[in-house]
Amino acid sequence: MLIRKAPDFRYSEITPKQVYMNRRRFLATAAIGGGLAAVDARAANPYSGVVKSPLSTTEKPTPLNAVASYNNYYEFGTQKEEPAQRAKALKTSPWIVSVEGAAAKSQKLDLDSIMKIAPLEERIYRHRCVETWSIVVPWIGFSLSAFIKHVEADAKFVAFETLYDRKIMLGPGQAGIPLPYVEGLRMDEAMHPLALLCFGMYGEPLPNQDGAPIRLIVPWKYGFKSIKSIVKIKFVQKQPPATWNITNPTEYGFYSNVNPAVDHPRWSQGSERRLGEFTKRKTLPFNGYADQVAQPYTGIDLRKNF
Ligand SMILES: Nc1nc2c(c(=O)[nH]1)N[C@H]1C(S)=C(S)[C@@H](COP(=O)(O)O)O[C@H]1N2
Ligand SMILES: [Mo]
Repeated sequence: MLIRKAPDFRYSEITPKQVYMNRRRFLATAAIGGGLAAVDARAANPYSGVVKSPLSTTEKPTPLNAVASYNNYYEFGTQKEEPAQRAKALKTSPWIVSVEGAAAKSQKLDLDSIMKIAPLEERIYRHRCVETWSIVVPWIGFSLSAFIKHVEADAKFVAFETLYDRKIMLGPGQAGIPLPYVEGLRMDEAMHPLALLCFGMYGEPLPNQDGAPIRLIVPWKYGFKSIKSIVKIKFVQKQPPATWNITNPTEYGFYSNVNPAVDHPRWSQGSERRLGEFTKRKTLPFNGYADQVAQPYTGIDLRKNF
């Protein structure tokens, strides 16, 4: 039968939208012809028509083409326009994530089975890069906490690692950071309902340059914590290395909560520019999520622990 589930169904990455839509229609027709009239065309795209999360901001999403053409993904170039071109070389199917360390169900999981762990939701989040640009994106995924519960992890921290394929990616010298790209969260941060394990955006799979096929979105932290194209998730007892923190610890802390009161040594963090807009906005503590996330950090000096 022609109908396939994600992640195999990824024509959107290799063909123009028009062709993609036509193929979807073709598949729907084929299903009816094959006696499966009950199969809705939507079944071909698990990323669209998903539940809208109450955790969404009501702000207007940034246009998709801005979000997908101005990226930080250093493995594919240090200029913002480069990842959209170079990440085309990334093969996102099949995709295996290795779950390691202190989890009862440590194992290799394919993307399909990870995506079935919990119902997909659309979560519209603000996202703030440490370089002072911001975006609002309808991400698609579910809380990282659902994944952590599913694998029955019991640890103090969780460590993440991005794919590293030297054939299609820069070397560390060219990228200016050690590779593979790594990140980490304290377990209570990782368990926070806002922390999102993300597979898509704008009703479609993630574009490669935005971290396909599976990434993290931690909306109250600077963007670099939101690691892309994850191949390893390891549960550990000690604070794991985080790429920008080990590259330049005086400029980038492990926590990296968005904090307009603590300037970057080379620039202010007090304001930001939303992609597609000209006037600057004030940056809010915890990127505007303070009411939801301040609690895990009570008793911690966030100026010292930045
Ligand atoms: N593997 C990997 N993940 C990464 C990065 C990177 O260079 N490599 N850049 C980070 C930074 S600095 C930001 S701001 C966000 C950007 O996400 P976006 O391109 O989807 O907006 O991805 C983060 N995740
Ligand atoms: Mo960033």
